[in-house]
Amino acid sequence: PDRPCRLLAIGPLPPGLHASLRERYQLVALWEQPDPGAYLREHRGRFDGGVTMSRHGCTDAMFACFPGGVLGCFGVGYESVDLEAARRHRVQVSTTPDVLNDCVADLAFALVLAVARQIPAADRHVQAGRWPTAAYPLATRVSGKRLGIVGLGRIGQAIARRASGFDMALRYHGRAPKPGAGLEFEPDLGALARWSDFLVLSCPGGAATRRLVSAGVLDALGPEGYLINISRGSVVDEAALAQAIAQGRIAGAGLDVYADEPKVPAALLGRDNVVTLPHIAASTRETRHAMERLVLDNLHAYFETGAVLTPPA
Ligand code: 8YV
Repeated sequence: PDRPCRLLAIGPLPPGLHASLRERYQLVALWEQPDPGAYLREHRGRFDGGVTMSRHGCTDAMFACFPGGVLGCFGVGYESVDLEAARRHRVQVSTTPDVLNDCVADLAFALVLAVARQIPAADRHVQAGRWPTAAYPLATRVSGKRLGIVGLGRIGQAIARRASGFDMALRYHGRAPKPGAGLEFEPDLGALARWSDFLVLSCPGGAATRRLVSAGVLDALGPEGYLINISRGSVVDEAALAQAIAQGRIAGAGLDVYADEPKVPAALLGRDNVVTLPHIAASTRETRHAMERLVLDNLHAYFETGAVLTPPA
């Protein structure tokens, strides 16, 4: 193009990505506008594309600013991006799949170990100087146990590979069986929860999975079962989870995501059997850098060839 493309940044971006985008494009920060709603109304059709993150999403009014253009989404989860509006405005959407699979699966497994072996609590025991006077209580074995995966996508499969290194028995639940997965499909989530020692959530967020993990599913997991969530907080009925934890109806939980981040229900805090992380599964320097690169590559590919590289799965 003879002029730099104009991009609308929907919300604050990682600083490295923001800087790289500004080198190549005319970038306008929507959130810095005094009245973002008015800005959107006044700038319909004035942009070539947009950039967002999973947590900011993209609405119809935003897509209307770059019809026939492109949206680069930093993140693999796109439940906050209105794909129906994207289609109406003929906007191609890209996300950042695959580059984060390993780090997210690593963190899922870190949560399995952290919560079952009580690593944060045992560390607090030593740090507080309690070891000389009190032995740390016994924890729960991980190797050889049963791990149920909800959502055997690319991240779920990376979790399965890690679990097989721990000699775990594996089953999975999802909308449909994955032919060739080599794992047993369980069509009933309650049955999977009943079978599982660890129930790991790695499915997408959005309407189709909202509060899939209900009080009933938690009771099926039962007092010996652990819930691990690295997908989206919306997949769990969080009030039911808080209650199940408070009443000891499940053994514990390892959580990286919550229904209303950064809020964490008080009932999930201050317990040795609940490990709460601040949505960091993809947050390694290496993975964040690869995600930034993929956002840039998608925008570049779109402006050069008319097609993004990694549209939503
Ligand atoms: C990001 C994520 O940190 O990829 C996703 O869907 O949840 C994380 O990798 C986050 O989305 C950035 O907004």
